[in-house]
Amino acid sequence: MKYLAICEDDLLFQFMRKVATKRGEVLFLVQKPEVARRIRRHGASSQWGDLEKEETYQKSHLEHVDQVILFIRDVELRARVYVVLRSLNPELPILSLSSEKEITGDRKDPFFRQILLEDIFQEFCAPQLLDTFNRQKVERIRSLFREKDKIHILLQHDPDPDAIGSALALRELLGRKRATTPIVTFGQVTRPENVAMIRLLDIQIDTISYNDLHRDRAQLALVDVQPPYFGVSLGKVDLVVDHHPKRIPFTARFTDLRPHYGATSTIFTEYLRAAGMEPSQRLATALLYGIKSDTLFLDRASDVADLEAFTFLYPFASRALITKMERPALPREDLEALGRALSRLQLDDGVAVIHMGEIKREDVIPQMAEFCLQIEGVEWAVVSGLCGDQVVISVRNVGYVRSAGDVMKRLFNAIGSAGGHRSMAKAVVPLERFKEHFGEVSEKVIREAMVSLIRQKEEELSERIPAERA
Ligand SMILES: [Mn+2]
Repeated sequence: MKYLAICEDDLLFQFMRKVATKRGEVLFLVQKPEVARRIRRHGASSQWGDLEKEETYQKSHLEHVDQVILFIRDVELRARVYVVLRSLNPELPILSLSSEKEITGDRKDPFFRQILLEDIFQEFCAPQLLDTFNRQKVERIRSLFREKDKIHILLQHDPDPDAIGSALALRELLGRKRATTPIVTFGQVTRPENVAMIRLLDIQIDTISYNDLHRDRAQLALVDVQPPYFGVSLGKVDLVVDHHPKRIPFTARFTDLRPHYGATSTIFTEYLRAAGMEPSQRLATALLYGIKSDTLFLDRASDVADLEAFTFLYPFASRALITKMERPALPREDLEALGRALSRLQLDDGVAVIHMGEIKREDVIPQMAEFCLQIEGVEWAVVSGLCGDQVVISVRNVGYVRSAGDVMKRLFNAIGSAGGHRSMAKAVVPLERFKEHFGEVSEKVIREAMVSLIRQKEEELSERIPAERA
């Protein structure tokens, strides 16, 4: 390829010197002899002459040129040069770099392209600017914690992939290990996909009690959540990095909130990049999954930053692992138990009850409840199983009366722990207490208890708003 770069001075040459030698032969055509000499001194070829005269282009052998790059800031001069070039060759490809939006020359000219300088800046310089900004954040974060400190990375009550990925990244940025920097929560990971994530990526999340939060003088870092979320004073908070807006004021030694981002994992990906760190497959997979699930695959409330972080992580991450997390595999024995249970499933009044007996993994239960909800006619799916010496019951609910959480609390709160919201709920009851209360653990017992309460709920509702029901 032979390029002719037409410019007023050597600025374009400064930008192109590397590209020029890599992509092909470039002849720089400028107006002044001293500029031409300067370019030549740096090892490139150049000519000078009056850019508006045809003979200048004859000297440059325009007939051998494949493409012209035009970088003339004087709008009128640029327009005149365009006219001269077109009169010499109507089909010569011309690329013009300009700072104005108005098009030079003929709008319909198919061999003419114009690129805005600000677009070039946006594409190539803006990431660099952001990088230096992030680099400064990374240095500040690292300066917060001394070598001997223990750090608790605290997440929300039911940690999600975005929080988990961010916590891993923070630990990595600080160059720390699990023992000195545990990831903690007051609750636990419950959603099947998230349980699969921590199992597949071998991530440990410890349940911590409020009193142990600063035990051993542990420092406190919050990711993907802010102190007011917890509703209690957390004591001294060292770090908060989050993408939710700040609704209630709080104080922390270091805060980085970016509400326009779709995920906290995006912020941490930028930190890693700025620190020049290449993420391991495990970390990249966690962060990618975090961004993917918080933005519903870059759809919900996502920013161009999320897309860029996603693109950066993609080659490092394992797609196979992400697929496994999204569709957690079920242990074979548990599937067999489900098969047996399904074969005797009775569907009375839209309530499907399945007791799976002893199961290997607790997360199978909510997955089964989700699954049963897909059976035609099912409005309530109740799945229970024995996990060690505990009875675990999971409820999913669609349809008119939606009170899964309420029903479960009424039935099981007195003998175990129960909670949830309108469409999904869970109860965990010690086996002994369950037996004391209900006699045995069986589909029949659970069905009877649930159905009568559900009926009661329906009646309450129809008394309250009979008109709407009719
Ligand atoms: Mn998040």
